[in-house]
This record gives sequence, C-alpha cells and structure tokens, in this order.
Amino acid sequence: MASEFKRTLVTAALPYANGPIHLGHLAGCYLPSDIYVRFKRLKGDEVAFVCGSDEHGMAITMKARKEGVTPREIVDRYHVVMRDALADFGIAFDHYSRTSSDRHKQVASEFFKTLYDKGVFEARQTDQYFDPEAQQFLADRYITGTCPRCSHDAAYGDQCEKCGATLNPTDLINPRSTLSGATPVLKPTTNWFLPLDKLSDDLRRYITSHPEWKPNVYGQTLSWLDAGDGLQPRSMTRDLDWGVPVPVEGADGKVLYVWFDAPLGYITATQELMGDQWETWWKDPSTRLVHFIGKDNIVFHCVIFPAILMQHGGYILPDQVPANEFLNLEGQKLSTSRNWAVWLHEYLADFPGQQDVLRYVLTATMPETKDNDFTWADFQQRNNSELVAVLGNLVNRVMVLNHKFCGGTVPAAGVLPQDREALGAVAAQSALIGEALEAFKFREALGHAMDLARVGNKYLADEAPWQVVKTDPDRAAAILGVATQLVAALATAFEAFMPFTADRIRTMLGGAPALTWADLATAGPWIPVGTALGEASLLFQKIEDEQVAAQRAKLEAAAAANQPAPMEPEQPALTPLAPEITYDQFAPLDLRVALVLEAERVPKADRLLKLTLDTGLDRRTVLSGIAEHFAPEEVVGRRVILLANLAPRAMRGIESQGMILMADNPETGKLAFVQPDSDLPVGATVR
Ligand code: B3M
Ligand code: ZN
Repeated sequence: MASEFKRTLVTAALPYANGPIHLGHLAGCYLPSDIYVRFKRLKGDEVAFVCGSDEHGMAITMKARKEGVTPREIVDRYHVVMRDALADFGIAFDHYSRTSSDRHKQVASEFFKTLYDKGVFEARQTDQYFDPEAQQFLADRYITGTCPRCSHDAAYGDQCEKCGATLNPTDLINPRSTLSGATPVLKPTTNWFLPLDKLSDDLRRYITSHPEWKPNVYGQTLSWLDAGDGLQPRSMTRDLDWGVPVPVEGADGKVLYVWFDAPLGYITATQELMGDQWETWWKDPSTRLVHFIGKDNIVFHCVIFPAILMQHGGYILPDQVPANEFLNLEGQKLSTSRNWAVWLHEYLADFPGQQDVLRYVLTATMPETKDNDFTWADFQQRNNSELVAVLGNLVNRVMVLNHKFCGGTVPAAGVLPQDREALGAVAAQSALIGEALEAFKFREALGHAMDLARVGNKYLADEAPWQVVKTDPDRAAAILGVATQLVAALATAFEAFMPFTADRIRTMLGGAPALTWADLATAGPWIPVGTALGEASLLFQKIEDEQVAAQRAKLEAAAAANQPAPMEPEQPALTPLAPEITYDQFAPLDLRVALVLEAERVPKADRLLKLTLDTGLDRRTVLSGIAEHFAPEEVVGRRVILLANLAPRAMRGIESQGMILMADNPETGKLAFVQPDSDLPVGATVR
C-alpha cells in the first residue's frame, strides 16, 4: 500500500553508454519517470530520482570494437552525450551517475563478496568457446556461424537474426570468432551462478504479493517463473576484460555479469546523492522503491535484482516496476544499428526550444500497455490541433484580451454560477490527473490536463468577453479574471508533463509564483488579482506539412546511408529449389483472396497474430506466425492470399482455419505479404 510509505526512491533504467538518446528511450522510461517525480515534488512528497550510465557489458565492448577505440573512450564520450541530452529535455534527475566509477566498483564488489561469503553462488565449470588467436573467451555475440535452422551463414552465437532462432554458440555450424576469424575451441571455465531455481519460492511469494503491478509486468514475470523447467541458475560472472573484476580468488580475467552490476548502480547513485543518509533510502521499509524501465528489462528488475537483494539481506525490494512496452517509429522497430531513430539532439536542432512538443506527443502516445507507433504525421496533428489550437490558443487569447481590455493586469474573477463552475474544473481535473499519475496512467493524466484547457476555451467562447465589453466592461473584466485564473492553474496542471511550457506561462503571467498540487484542490485564486502581466507570446507554433515531409525524408535517407556494407560480396541466400511435384498435387489447394478484418496479438505467444478474415464465403479465424514482423494495425485492411481448405488446427486453444501465404525476402530476411492485384475482389480464387 502506497500510503504506508514515507518516501519514494524513483529510478530510471541506466542507459547503455554506447550511443546517443532517441525517442524510444524517452518514451520508454525517462519521460514517465520524470513526470511521476515532478508530480511527487509538486505534492511535496519526499522523493529522490536517480539514474546514470550503464558502462559495462557487451553493448559497450562491441561498440568500441566497431570503432576501433577502447571501451573507456566509448563510455566517456557517451556518458556526457546522454547526460546532456536527458537534461536538455528536462529529465530532472537528482543525480545522474555512472557504473565505471570507483565507488560503483566498491558497491558491486561488496554485494558479490557478501553473496559469495554466504555461499549463495554455485561455482560451475562449463565449456566455453575460446579464441586461440586472440587468447580470450568469446561472448556469444563474438561468435558467428551457419544457422542450423535456416542456413543463414552469419548467425550469432545467441541468435539468428534472419530466422529469429534463439541459439547457443555450440549450435552454430562452422563457428568463427569475429575477433580474429579463427575457429574457436571449447575450453573449460568456471563461473559463479545465482541459483534462481532454489530461490523461486521466495521470488514467487514476493511477486504474487504485488498483484497491483501492471498486467504486462506481472504477467511477464510470472511467465518466467512458470516457464517449462522454471527458473534456471544464471551465471553472474563472465570471462571478459571490461567490467567490475570478480572480487574473489581464482577469478582472474573474469568480471561481474553486467546485469549483476548495473542495477546496483541505483545504489551507487543514491550514495553519491545522499551521502550518509543513503541507507534510509535502501534499507528502511518505509521507503518505496519504484523502477521505471522498458519491457526488455522486466525480468532483470522483477526477478534477478530482487533475488540479489534478498540474498544479500537488509535491503528493501522494488515495490513498483512500471515498465512500458516499445515505441515504434513510422511503423518500424526503432533501431540504432539501422539508424532508424529520431535522435534527441537532432530533434532539438530542427525544433529548437520545442522539447515540450515532443514530451507532449510522446506522453499522449506512450506505449503503456502495448507497443505504439510514433509518426511525424501524428506529431504534426497533435501539435497543431491540441497544443496550438487548444492550450496555446487559450493562453494567447487570455493574454491579448487582458492587455486590450484590462490594462494588462489581472482582474478580479467573476462570481456567477458559470464562473464558479469553470473555476471548479481546476479541482476536479487536478484530482483526476493526480489519480491517474499515481496509477502510472500517463496518457490518461495528460488527457485530463488537456480537458481543463478545453474548459477554458469553452468558457471564453460561451462568455465572449470581446462582445460583452461593448455593453458591460465590468463583466468583461470579470470573465477575463476567471480565464486568467484558469491559465495560472493550467501552468501547474501541465507542469509535470511540459515543464518548459509551465515556466513560459508563468513568465507571461508576470512571474506568477509556482503553485503546489494542493493549491489546485482549492477554489483559487492561483494568481493574485492586480498582478501586472508580461508580454503575450505564442507558446506553440504550427508545424507545416513541409516540416513533416522533411523529417520523413531525413529518416529514410539516414537509414539508407546506414545499410551495413556487406563484409564479403553478398549473394542473397536464395532457398534451393524444392523437390518436384505433379499438377495433381497442386490442384487440391484452395487458394483465394481474403480480407483481414481484425488482427490482435495472442497472449503468451510472441509470434502469433489472430486474424479475422473475410473470405467471401465466410468469416473465419486464422492464426499467423507474423507477430514479430507486423503489428496488428499494419495487417488490418490488407488483402491476402489464403490457403482456405487447410485442415483446422488448434494453437493456444484457438482454432486456426487456414493459412495465409507469406514470402521470404532474401535481401532483407524479412517476411512480406503476397498481395493480390488491387482490382481482385475478395473471394477470387488463385490457381
Ligand atoms: N542498460 C539495458 C537497456 O538499456 C540496461 C538497463 C540497465 S538498468 C539497471 O536496455
Ligand atoms: Zn536462422
């Protein structure tokens, strides 16, 4: 129960220091955590907000290799780039730390040592690939070879990016080291495993005591516990030379697993921020620990980190882990390596001073419960029809009318029923905003704030002070008094979402004092009558079609320029010809054009989409293994070719009545639809 807590420690996932920050980072965890913390501060709650750069792990060493520099150079460069970009967007950490610091080394070593001395770890000898030329053990990503499933000849030791298979390095045919090209050899090595299998009862008790977690978080965590063989021991050390050295005898050449050390970075950051007081924030059960993360980090924060904290003892456990799903960009997965991203620093260069527009749009489309898509068209639309037309318009009209009819000072607000009603919306809407934010429903909260601005616009339109002034200047002033109070309250209502805008509104209002959240629950006034107003200026600017087109073109160009140059002359791997069949074997296939009416994901089946098809003859359900390639909304409305007389088959308790034809694109390795000619009607047969 949140109410038993005296203070809240909020963390945002530590970004890997291997590149600049993009939209997906912001929407995933930095924006929601910042909004939450700003709201808490407005409420006067005791809160601390920490983050920092994650400077260990493969993400760093791979980038360093790619650029031919040391890992140290990479993290030193990107630590600053990321810290500054987040600050530029108003992400107001109390402290932004880094995991390559000496203090962090101490914190992580102490944790490992304590667990080691308690006998928590199991030392296990395993055979690992070793590069005899480079004289080092190879992480999975440093081994390539032929995929046993699809014969792609550049699969990685952990995954084939062509067919998506999850692999072990020893599954690869013809393995090669990417460090030297040498054929790796298996060599025994000892690592220390956290026996998650033995801890699973404790973990289950902990997790099921949090049924209030967001369904995506709770569900994913439990499905880990419930997976086939249950939780498996996981190695907490690696044979690598970049990281926190394993602080025990006989561990030369080994470092802590990055997911052992990174979450402890939250503790390091708190120590740096709080000095002697840090223990209150990590050991006192009246502290609430809240981790904002993206969905790919759920298991580490809900299973592995709590297991580490429990085994150490004396620490509180995460109480909430509000993870977001992923944000896509123009219908495609954001990708640093393909350069399919909007980088924050580039956004700021193109839209100077307009951080809040991005904050607003990303909050309004935040992937809270499912993946969501950022498009420049939507960005333009929300800017023009919400920020400019609703909030910006209200503030501007109130300012201009005040200067015109009231000498530029705040008049006393009217007291007619409609005046009270409009002013009463402040308390009502702020209560709704607050409830939604406490429940981590950011989109909903933002909607309630925008509704308050709508109340203001409607009030002005209904009361029409520009008309009234002709016959009754006192009433016109009273109307503007109400409207000005609304604007003052709006600055605070929007502050957590759009802090730059809140400041600008206050400046326009003549340096109006910052309010607290409790002030919004009153009947006002929120700005003293008689305050001399500043100059009116536009809060938001209309975004033109050309700007949107330019952003799209920039995206396409960057992605095209970044197509990885083929290492060797690449022959697209065409699938060899299949064995011959006769016409009689082909003729029984009933292939026909069908229309996708609906598409949805199938819970617990990452690959499957459940489609509802119109075949012309009937409506039916077909399960299709395309969910990793297409979002449901990309599929609805498509005309596809259906194998309509395939015997029904049940998967995940759903009966699939047919199969849609898909093509493998040999150049991209991606799945594509086989699309009928546009004038073919639904039901047309294919032969
Ligand atoms: N750096 C992973 C990521 O950026 C990782 C988060 C660490 S949080 C302790 O997805
Ligand atoms: Zn494959």
